[in-house]
Formats: sequence, C-alpha cells, structure tokens
Amino acid sequence: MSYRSALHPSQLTRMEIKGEVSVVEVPVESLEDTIGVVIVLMGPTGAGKSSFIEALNSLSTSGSLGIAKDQLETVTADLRAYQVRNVASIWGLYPLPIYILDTPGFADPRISELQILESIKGWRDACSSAEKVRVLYFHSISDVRLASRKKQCMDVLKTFWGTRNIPTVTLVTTMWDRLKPASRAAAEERFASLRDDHWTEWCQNGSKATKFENTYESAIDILKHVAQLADRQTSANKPQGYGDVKSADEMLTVEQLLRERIDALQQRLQMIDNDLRTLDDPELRQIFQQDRKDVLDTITTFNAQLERLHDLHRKPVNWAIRSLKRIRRWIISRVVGDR
Ligand SMILES: Nc1nc2c(ncn2[C@@H]2O[C@H](COP(=O)(O)OP(=O)(O)OP(=O)(O)O)[C@@H](O)[C@H]2O)c(=O)[nH]1
Ligand SMILES: [Mg+2]
Repeated sequence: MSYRSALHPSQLTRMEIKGEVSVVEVPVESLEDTIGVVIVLMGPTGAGKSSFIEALNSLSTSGSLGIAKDQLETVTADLRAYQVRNVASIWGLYPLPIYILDTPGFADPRISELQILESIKGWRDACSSAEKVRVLYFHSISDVRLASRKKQCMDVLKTFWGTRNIPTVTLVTTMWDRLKPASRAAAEERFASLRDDHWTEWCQNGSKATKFENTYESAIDILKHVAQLADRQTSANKPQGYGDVKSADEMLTVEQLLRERIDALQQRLQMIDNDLRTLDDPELRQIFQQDRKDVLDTITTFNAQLERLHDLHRKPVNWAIRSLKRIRRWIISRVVGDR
C-alpha cells in the first residue's frame, strides 16, 4: 500500500505552524506528484489571489514577493507555484507540506477562461483521485453588484470543479480592509446575498464563504480552514472535461465566454479595417496594422481553443455532422474557387 493510499482524508484534521511563516516560489512541475496539499487560487483578475499569498508571506524577514500589482490587466500570466514554509497539514500522524498554485485571473482581455482551465485541468483530474487539492475562489466585495461577467466566472468555476469537489472549494471575499466604516454594512449585505443567493447550494453541500481582511492572521485563518477540510462527496461523479450541460443544445459557460470574446474581437477587427481605409499618416497606419495583427493572432488562438474544446466534448453524432459540414464547406469553396 502506498504512503498516499494508506491515508484517509478524514484524518486531515489540523494545521501546524512550526516557525516563521514564509512563502517561496517552487517549480510548478514539483507539485505534480506531491503528497502535500495543493491549494489552487482562482477568480477574476484583480480579485486578490496574489495578495493572499503576499499576506501569508507578510511576516517573513525576506520581504515581499512583489507578485500583487496595481494594474488593470492581469498580473499573474502563467501558473505560479509556491510552498508555504514552516506550516504543515497534519494528516493522521504525517505532516504534509502545503503548496499554493496561483493562476491567471478570469475576465482578463488577453487570457481566456478556457485557457486557464486547460492549464489546471490536469490538476483537477489528479485531485479527484488524490483527495489533496483544495480551491480558493476569490471575489471582491467592493463590486457593488454581481456583474454578469463575474457571475459567468463563478459558473465556469462551479461547472469545472463539479459537485464532487464542492466541500473543497471555498469562496474568499476580498477588499474588506478597503471599506470605509460607512460602507461596511452594505458590504455585509452583499456578502449575505452572495452566500445566500449565488453560493447557497454550494454552502448547503459543504462549501464555505469567508472574508479575507488582507492581513497575515486572516490568511492563516483561511489556510487553517482549508488544511482542516476533510472528505469530499466521493459518491458524486468525477467532473469530466470542462463540465456538464443539462441538455444537448445548452452551451458550457466557458464556451459562451470564448465565443463572446471572438465576436468582440471580430468587431474590433472590422473597426480597425474601417479606420485603415481612411488613414493616411504612415506612423498611425503602422500602429493600426500592428493592432490588427495582434487581434488576428488572438482570434486564431481563441478559435484553436474552441476547436480543442469541441474535440474534448464532441459527441460522436455531433462530430460526424460537423465533419460532413466541413467537407461540404470545402467542396463548395473548391467549386467557387475554381470558377
Ligand atoms: N487593500 C486590499 N487590496 C487588495 C485586496 N485584494 C487585492 N488587492 C489589491 O488589488 C490589486 C490586485 O490584486 P492581486 O492580488 O494582484 O489580484 P490577482 O487576483 O492576483 O490578479 P491577477 O493576477 O490579475 O489574476 C493589488 O493592488 C492589490 O494590492 C484586499 O483584500 N485588500
Ligand atoms: Mg495574481
């Protein structure tokens, strides 16, 4: 019997702090076959994922990691892995190391939600059997209302992790320390609404909604909660691909978001082309041409992602129909092209 299979998840009961807590970056690959706990941070760009890591590291004598930044677009552009030093998750008698996987933010103009899911799908699939991966989903409490894009991001997360993983996913609301005293009551109302309207089913099934106060203590409290999480709903099916849809004509939210991005980019391309028709200034033309190229490259990337998504979720009949359509299109293009 292997070390890992000898352990039962219900034995994962407490977290131990052995000294000065600090966070150090480690290669992402080093987490692939770890026996430790891996906490995946997800959520919209700017929601505070990297700030959470900074807060955990804030008492370290080695200083800030410099990973949380004030920029409009995403800062974390790739998966980044970290180990939390001097903290262990005690599983039965064994101290297990704690790792954090920081991911790029949802709703970023340059990185699609699907691309982020593609990069962590391997982790999700591994965790479904290894029982050691936890998820923190970050959401800013300063958002006055839940914009449809943010709601779609939540849907993407929920479908991706699926019912099986609900107890191991925790909602972390951020920006509490930025609130003026007068705005606190309204924020508490938003928190209650978020928990009771958008996270209800998940709370009923073992997930939890928490508040992150942007301090070391608050980060440790959340870490403790995560490290003490026990059994997931093992009776539920493992999530497949990027989630399930209720009916054949329904689309996965992650696909819907990707299609919206492609549509928006195509509109932008149209506008650039219109501008280029009337533009004489050579310098401006060069800038617009470069912009056009960037937009075209992104459309190509997003279309390739869409194709990969279809390959993964394609039902045999749909696949056959799509192939026939593709052949038909090719024949028509040849006939028209030969004229
Ligand atoms: N005061 C305060 N600032 C926060 C909090 N969360 C995030 N910020 C600030 O918001 C900005 C973005 O935070 P990040 O932690 O980089 O956000 P992120 O979720 O990692 O963003 P991406 O890497 O783009 O996905 C930074 O300036 C942070 O200091 C919070 O809870 N309190
Ligand atoms: Mg970040």
